[in-house]
Amino acid sequence: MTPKRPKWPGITWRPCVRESGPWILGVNPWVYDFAAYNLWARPAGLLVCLDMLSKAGARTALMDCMDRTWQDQPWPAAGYTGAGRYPRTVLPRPGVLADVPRQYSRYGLPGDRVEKALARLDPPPDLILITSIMTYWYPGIVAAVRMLRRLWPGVPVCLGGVYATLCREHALRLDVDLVISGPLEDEDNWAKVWNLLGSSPPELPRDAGMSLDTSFYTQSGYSVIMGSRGCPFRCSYCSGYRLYPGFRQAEAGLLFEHIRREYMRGIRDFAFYDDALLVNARNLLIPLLDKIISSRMEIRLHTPNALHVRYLDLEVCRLFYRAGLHTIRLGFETGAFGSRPDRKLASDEWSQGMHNLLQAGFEKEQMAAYVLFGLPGQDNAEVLQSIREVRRWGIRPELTQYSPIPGSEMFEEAKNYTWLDLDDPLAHNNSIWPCVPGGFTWAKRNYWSRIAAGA
Ligand code: B12
Repeated sequence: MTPKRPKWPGITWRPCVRESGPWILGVNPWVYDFAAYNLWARPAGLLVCLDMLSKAGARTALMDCMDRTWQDQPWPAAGYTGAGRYPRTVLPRPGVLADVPRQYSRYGLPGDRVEKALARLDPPPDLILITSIMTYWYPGIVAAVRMLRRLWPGVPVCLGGVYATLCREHALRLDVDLVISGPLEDEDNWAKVWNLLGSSPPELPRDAGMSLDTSFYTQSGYSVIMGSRGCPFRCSYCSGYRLYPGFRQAEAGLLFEHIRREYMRGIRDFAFYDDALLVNARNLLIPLLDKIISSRMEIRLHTPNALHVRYLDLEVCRLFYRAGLHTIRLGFETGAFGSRPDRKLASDEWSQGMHNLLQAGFEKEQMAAYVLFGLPGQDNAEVLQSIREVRRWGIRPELTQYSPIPGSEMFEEAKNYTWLDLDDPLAHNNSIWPCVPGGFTWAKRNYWSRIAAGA
């Protein structure tokens, strides 16, 4: 029987090329955390999956618990670039986090409204895909699965994403039918998902893994761009290579088409999600920026995931300037240049990159440099030195608290510097300062904020 086109207000339906494919609901669950700020967030992994599945013949829909979704849904006003706060509900802290002196909250849409909207689905989906982003956000998945089981006890639920990949053993304990670790476009994973639907796997679409379906966001002020997957670096604090071994870049022309489509529906702000956007710039970034410049589209580009400063030569900086780079976040990480955990930035490269950005015309106010804070055994003097070096250029240092991530080289070392049991993903939360002696306190936080502000 051909499924009817489901009618329910607020959830976007993406028309599919075929009329008879299975119909699949994607769910981006709530965030449970001590802090959450929307830096152009989108569940990119899930959007990539839905893109592949719909190109392979499925009908797809999305419930994003972190998106405003309904016109009449109260939501904190976003800034002019689309970044902003989320609504939140304060919750009791879970056991292992009971002593953390911060409020713990659920961020995103009200649970009852989400449940009521989903309950109107007719017919129910054939399959539900839940994504996971930060490992320590898993309570949001537990809450979403409980709701979905209440609604449709018989519909198979498949979990994938960062948490499902890095904490597989933990994820297997949740009440889901299938846990997928790694990219959906891996042939084994692709087959497992279609088998759960009772079908044999169709061929993967040509751009599988590189294209994301952002058309679900009908009233969005911003969009995301993913020019590459993976990262050629092996930083000891990062789990990137576990999530995506290898490095693959999109075709500049296809990426430009994505931006142009979004532009045509009124979107002006675009955030890059790449880990290594500037690597092989001749292959992707330079042709992409050239195309944006020639098109005369007036857009703002944002790099919340940080740029590798050593690749910021004058040509790239000038093209970025003309194409509309607006929010510049730089990976400074640590001023102890000789013993850096990433070994990817030397002191003269940092100075050269800064010179090039300024010479290209960027304002210092547009920039901030991420300084790693709370690394296992990190000396305060090193953080102070980093802050001083960044401030010497008149730009803002932004302290990024370390999160111990399973699968990273530094994870084992982190275990020796924390009072927490890192087998529980809740303990990976960067907001609790898991490897700082004594953990997070407001006094320490205020001290470091003052230092970072130059007091
Ligand atoms: C973009 C990004 C961000 C963005 C926002 C992301 C968001 N949506 O909220 C910004 C810049 C804001 C950010 C911030 C931070 N981030 Co970040 N971020 C990333 C990054 C680079 C890309 C994520 C992504 O979208 N990838 C692209 C998609 C396509 O890949 P994917 O999600 O893995 O999806 C594939 C598969 O997993 C699978 N899949 C996904 N979902 C599903 C679902 C189903 C059902 C199936 C079958 C398959 C499946 O198929 C997909 C397609 O192949 C990752 C690193 C990485 N390379 O993944 C880090 C990463 C997720 N971040 C990380 C960290 C540490 C942070 C920060 C804590 C940094 C800091 N110290 O401040 C902050 C925390 C922010 C917060 N508290 O809100 C860590 C994870 C930490 C953890 N414990 O989980 C990562 C892994 C990087 C690392 N260092 O190892 N981040």
